[in-house]
Amino acid sequence: MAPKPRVLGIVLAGGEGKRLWPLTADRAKPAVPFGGNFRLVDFVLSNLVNAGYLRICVLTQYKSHSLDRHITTTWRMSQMLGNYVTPVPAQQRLGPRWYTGSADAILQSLNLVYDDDPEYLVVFGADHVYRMDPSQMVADHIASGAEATVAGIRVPRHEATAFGVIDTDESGHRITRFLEKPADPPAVQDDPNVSYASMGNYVFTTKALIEALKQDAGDENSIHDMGANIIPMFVERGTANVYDFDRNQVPGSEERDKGYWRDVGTLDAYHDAHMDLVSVHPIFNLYNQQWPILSVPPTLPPAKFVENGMALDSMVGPGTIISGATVRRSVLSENVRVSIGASVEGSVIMPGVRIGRNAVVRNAILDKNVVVPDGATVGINLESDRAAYTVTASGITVIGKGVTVAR
Ligand code: ADQ
Repeated sequence: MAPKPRVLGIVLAGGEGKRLWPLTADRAKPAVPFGGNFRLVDFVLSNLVNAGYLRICVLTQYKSHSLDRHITTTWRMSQMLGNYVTPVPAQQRLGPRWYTGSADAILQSLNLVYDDDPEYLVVFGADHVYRMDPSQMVADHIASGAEATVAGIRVPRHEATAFGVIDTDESGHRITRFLEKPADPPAVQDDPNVSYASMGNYVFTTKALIEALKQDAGDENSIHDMGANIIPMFVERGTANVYDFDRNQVPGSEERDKGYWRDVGTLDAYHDAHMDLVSVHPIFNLYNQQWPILSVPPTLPPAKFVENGMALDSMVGPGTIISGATVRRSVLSENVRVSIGASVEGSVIMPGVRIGRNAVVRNAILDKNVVVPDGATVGINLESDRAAYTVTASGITVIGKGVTVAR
């Protein structure tokens, strides 16, 4: 058997996530809580670790404290085996500047690449909810002889304006055109309503990426972005391939969640992805233990339901008490209280939230420690919600960390 290739994981986690405001008011987007007891970054890290890639640098920047803390506490690896998941803030090794873009983030962190000396770099984004075995993509990269491989997924063409869009040659493997967030995305050959989008996940042959990053650093017109600058450089050279996400097989995946990938870049997408979790036959199955999404649960007692309190089609975190209240189609994190007569529906409730007696919460996202006083409502009168909070295009009311709702 051939020896396992030496691979270093690089997770791009420096994005600001402006469109997730107010959830990113106080934290980086990859640190935004998701699914009751995860943070967004846990999905990519679980995918890498499940594939056996146990040396990972997470490049952080924007409001990185809670992300750094989460990685260093939750993702501590065995030093003895030389494994690590390490957050890497901008260190200004190349001058007094932050990371100017995702390519500059890797350029400024090359010392870690030199130290590790991997043959291949797996460079993945940190903002997506999905299951993927990256080792299958690495095997594809090695077999094809490409210098850069981009993971591709078919998306509705009208959504493709938010992504890098891929055009291939007839073989369907070699990338002939890569358009970063095009206004008029090209469609795939067999369907005018579908485009082939980049998932923002790449595999590179190390030497080739280092050369490309250095060449890009000297280009005054570059914004030093992986999608806008580096991938097109490999496409021009004719050494960029696409890896079709549809071909990825994850142990324990079922037909319905096979190929599930969500860019939770907007509040509506974030809310929708939670509703995917609580449907009776979940479209994304968090309970697949053959490819677990990893996290360290808090040391709290199990959730408790008293005084006819109930939660239906919902997920409820530890330490949460539902007392004489009804919760439907919702995800409740740890340490939440829902009091007598209250009703919660279609909502995402983060740790420490307090929902008072007879309060009503509908189609809402309540960030950590929000207080909904007795009798108050959220998501009922969208006009008044809009005046005080964020209300999304599809009518989801979002309330930022620690806010006490007016009665
Ligand atoms: P976007 O997500 O819009 O598109 P970007 O904002 O660069 O691109 O984010 C990509 C990843 O890099 C995210 O995980 C983000 O946190 C991180 N990142 C952004 N700026 C960074 C910085 N300065 N330092 C470190 N990390 C940083 C990208 C691709 C598209 C692709 C979509 C898929 O450019 O081609 O289609 O991802 O969602």
